[in-house]
This record gives sequence, structure tokens and C-alpha cells, in this order.
Amino acid sequence: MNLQTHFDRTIEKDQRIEPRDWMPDAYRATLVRMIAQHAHSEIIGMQPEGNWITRAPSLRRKAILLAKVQDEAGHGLYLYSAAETLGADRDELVEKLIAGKQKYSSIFNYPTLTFADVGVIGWLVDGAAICNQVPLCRSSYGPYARAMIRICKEESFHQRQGYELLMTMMKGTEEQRRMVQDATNRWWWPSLMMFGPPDAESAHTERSMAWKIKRHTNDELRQKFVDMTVPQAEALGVTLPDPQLRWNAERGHYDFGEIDWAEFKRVISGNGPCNAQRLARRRAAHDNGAWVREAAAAHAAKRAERTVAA
Ligand code: BYC
Repeated sequence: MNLQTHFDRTIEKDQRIEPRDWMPDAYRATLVRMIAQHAHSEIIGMQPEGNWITRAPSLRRKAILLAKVQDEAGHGLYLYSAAETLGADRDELVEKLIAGKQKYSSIFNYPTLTFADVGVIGWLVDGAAICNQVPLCRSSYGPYARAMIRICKEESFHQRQGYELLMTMMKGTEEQRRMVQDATNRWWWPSLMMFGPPDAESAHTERSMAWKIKRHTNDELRQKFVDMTVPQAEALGVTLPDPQLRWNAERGHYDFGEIDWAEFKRVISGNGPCNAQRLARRRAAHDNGAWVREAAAAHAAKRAERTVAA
């Protein structure tokens, strides 16, 4: 059977494409782009919260936050490995990230101003990530889909820790409730932007849906997130900063206001509030880690020499 036909049938039957299978070049390139951006997001995503580890208000909160940030490093590593199964070179991907040539999620270019931001990131950012990533567990590329299973389990712990932190703060002082509301106001719209541009302007959705890499469009997932989050905000006692947010019985969904797409474009083109700082930190961490990579390579070379000699 022709290779293309075999590939098409595999997709049609909802079976997985595995690393050694033939695949169209554009399918491979789309996956490398998406998985690399996802890996970079996890790695850059450690910064906004990592910033609060030394300032967590209790030992318990510090232990939880440390665990969460470590999970994100782990997610980045699984994802770089998944990209390597497609023939991508991890060093090259990292170089592209620090040279600003490959994207990471817009959301990580906003500052974390108070400890309430840690809770709101868990609730909204990890909530949006789960909404977007659970369907990726059924993505047509095997290694990506399998990596997403564990990632989603861990994301769900992250979301709950955020919500639990916010519930605790909402039961606290007036000042704490004010902090939660303020953080919600700042993170709500950027969280909606995480799902990407509207479907009509999404360059890759149609192709990626046909290949079953993506299982839902950007707008479908954004709507699902809004519908899921409104009752959570009510239970928490915070107001989502959108006067147009209301239940539409006819559609069976919440209507919501217009997203500021000009802001989204600014952020993804490198001009958000923290883009420069995030990349500078990542570059510095990469440079500081050079000796570790050199030592590991020297050790591997010695072991290989010893094996040959033996
Ligand atoms: N930020 O055609 P479209 C996490 C880009 S990790 C920046 O719709 P696609 C977490 C897009 O790349 C969060 N760029 O693209 C981590 C494309 O540009 P290029 C990341 C964005 O791929 C730690 C262009 O806009 N999640 O949640 O079909 C702690 C056109 O877009 C964004 C993933 O990576 C954005 N928000 O759909 C806590 C999940 N949106 O490449 C949480 C996997 C779009 O043509 N990725 N762009 O230059 C996906 O599901 C899809 O790639 C997206 C975009 C829905 C993000």
C-alpha cells in the first residue's frame, strides 16, 4: 500500500502514528512546532511562580509551590523528548527559544504581583491548560498523546492547589479578598488568550484537526473553559471582569465580551510586559548550566571509551 494511503487510513481509523511510521513532512513539522512551543511554555512557565517560592507565606505553601514548579520542569523534559522522537534536536530547540525564534505561551509574559497570583494561575491558567490538553491525550501522534496523560494528571493537582489557596484567602481578611479579586481581574483575559486566535484567524487549526492532532478548535475550547469557570468564580465569591458575561439559554453557553486581540498580537510578537525579562532569565540559566552539560558530555565520553577498551 502507498505510504500516504496507509497514513491516511491510520488517521481515519483513529489509530496512532508512531515515530518509525512514515508521515507527511508537514505533519512532522506541525508536531515539532506545537510540541516545542508546549515544552518551551512549561520551562518559561516556571518563572512567574518560581519567583514566589522564597516568599511563600508558610512551609506548606512553599512545599506545594516547589512541587508544582518541579512538575513543570518535568513536563518540559517529557515534551522535548517527544519532539526528539520526530527527529528534532533538543539543543537546537533550546537555542531557538533563547534566540526568540520559537514561541511559548503568551500567558507567561505577565507579571505575578502578589501571592494571590499563585492561586489564580493555578485556578485559571492551569484550568485553561487542562481544558486545552485533555483532548491532546487523544492526539494522533503516539508519544505526544502518551506524554499528555501524565501531564494532565499533574495539571489537575496544580489546578486544585490554586483553587484551594484562593478558597483559603477568600475566607481570610478583607485585604486577602481584595488581592484575589485584583489577581482575577489581571489574569482573566490573558487566560482566554491562551487558546489562541479566533478560529477564523487560526492558521493551523483546520489542518491539525484533519490530522487529528487537535481534537477541538480554539474557540470551542475557549467556550468550554468559560462555561466551566463561571460557576467556580461564583462558588469562590469573585467577579470575572467582563460586564458582557451572561448565560445564553438559547446557545446553552455563556456569552462573553470581545478579547483584545491587539494585545495578544503584541505579546506573541515579543512585546508583552515581561517577554524581555523571561527570555533574559532563560538565557542566563542556560549559560550558567553550560558547565553541567560539558561535565555530563565528558563523563559520557569517558564511559564510552572504557566500554570500547573493555
Ligand atoms: N501564545 O493557528 P494557531 C501550560 C500562535 S503550557 C503564544 O491557532 P495552533 C502551562 C501559534 O503558535 C501552555 N502563541 O496555532 C505550563 C501560531 O504561531 P506559529 C501551552 C500562540 O498551534 C506551565 C499562531 O499563533 N500549551 O499551559 O493550531 C504551567 C497561530 O495560532 C498562542 C500548549 O502549547 C498563545 N496563547 O493552536 C501552567 C498546548 N496561541 O507557530 C500551564 C499545545 C496561538 O505559526 N498547543 N499561538 O508561529 C496547542 O494546543 C496549540 O498549539 C494552540 C495554538 C491552541 C496553543
